[in-house]
Amino acid sequence: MATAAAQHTARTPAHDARGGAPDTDAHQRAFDAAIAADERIEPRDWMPDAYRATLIRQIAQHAHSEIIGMQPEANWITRAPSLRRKAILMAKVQDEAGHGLYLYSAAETLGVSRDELLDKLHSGRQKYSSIFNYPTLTWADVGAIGWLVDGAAITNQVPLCRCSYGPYARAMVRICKEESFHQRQGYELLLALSRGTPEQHAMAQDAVNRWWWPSLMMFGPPDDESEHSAQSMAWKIKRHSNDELRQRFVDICVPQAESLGLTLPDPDLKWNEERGHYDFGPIDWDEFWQVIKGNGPCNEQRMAQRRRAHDEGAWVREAAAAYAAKHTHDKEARRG
Ligand code: BYC
Repeated sequence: MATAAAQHTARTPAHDARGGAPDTDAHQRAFDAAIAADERIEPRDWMPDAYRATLIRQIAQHAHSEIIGMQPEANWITRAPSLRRKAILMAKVQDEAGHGLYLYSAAETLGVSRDELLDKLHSGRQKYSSIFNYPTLTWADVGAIGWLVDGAAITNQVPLCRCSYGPYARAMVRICKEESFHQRQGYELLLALSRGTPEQHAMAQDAVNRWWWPSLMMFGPPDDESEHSAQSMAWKIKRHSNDELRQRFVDICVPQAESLGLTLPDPDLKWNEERGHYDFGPIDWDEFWQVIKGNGPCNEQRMAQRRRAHDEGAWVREAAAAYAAKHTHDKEARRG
């Protein structure tokens, strides 16, 4: 792989041979060669406008999902059944806020501001993951989210560590490590319930029944309806298609469900010797598109809570900005 300095020169030929206007064809060729060679694109490299726009769309929606995703689980912090469970859950919810911060920072390297992105979320112009529009009805839902939702997130996000855009790929490395702890805490919580009283076992089963299908929808529409997949895969932003990752997730979950002593709510789930994968039943895509359009069980509640939190946090942002300005002013005064 070329050094950062060499890459920068190759990909940012400022002028053509006659010293005229920037040569976009040369830029495009350098960009295509970098993608073909599996090199990383960095913020100061030239990139096609559509590549930049796709990254902003995906990273922003990913960031929004992380911070909206804090809500369903935060709902249980005050009612966690023990101090240990409460401490774990608080740490997990805080991690999600941190993931949002890494991702907004990665998006900002592409020339957008965090304010702009939050405005798009609050006005409904950018999406967040469908999964967070479902309610957390019982304590077992905290376990089901950890096991299934974080499990689906890891399956989707590990390949993003090899995404062609450097800042996104690097943010994903740390996020995946934390998601792995989240997934294990969910599994361990469900295992405790599954091995508990008959009522606890039933509560765990009910949570898995409700979260299974929405978790499969997290991977996005089927490949033949996925508007962006082909281009994003050609640019090596996405490394696998939505259906490939969904299948990988199903194959991982079936033996884990067996170890948990819980069943997955799909009568068509069956090992297919020929394919070397589990077959599974049809997904209700009408439900998916309805949730995305804003008609899921909790869309309104989630957005109202997000806007309220943003408004109530205005004084914190103002205080932080005033403190930063004072700090800069004092530093300059000391320099004389
Ligand atoms: N929900 O062409 P497609 C977490 C949209 S947070 C909503 O396949 P693409 C966690 C899609 O955006 C995990 N919308 O799109 C946090 C597009 O609409 P736009 C979040 C969806 O981008 C807290 C349209 O449908 N993970 O783990 O090629 C607590 C057509 O789709 C969904 C990420 O964000 C959906 N499920 O592929 C616990 C991962 N699926 O943008 C846990 C990063 C699709 O044209 N993102 N859409 O308006 C990705 O990997 C890809 O963006 C996706 C979609 C696979 C999600």
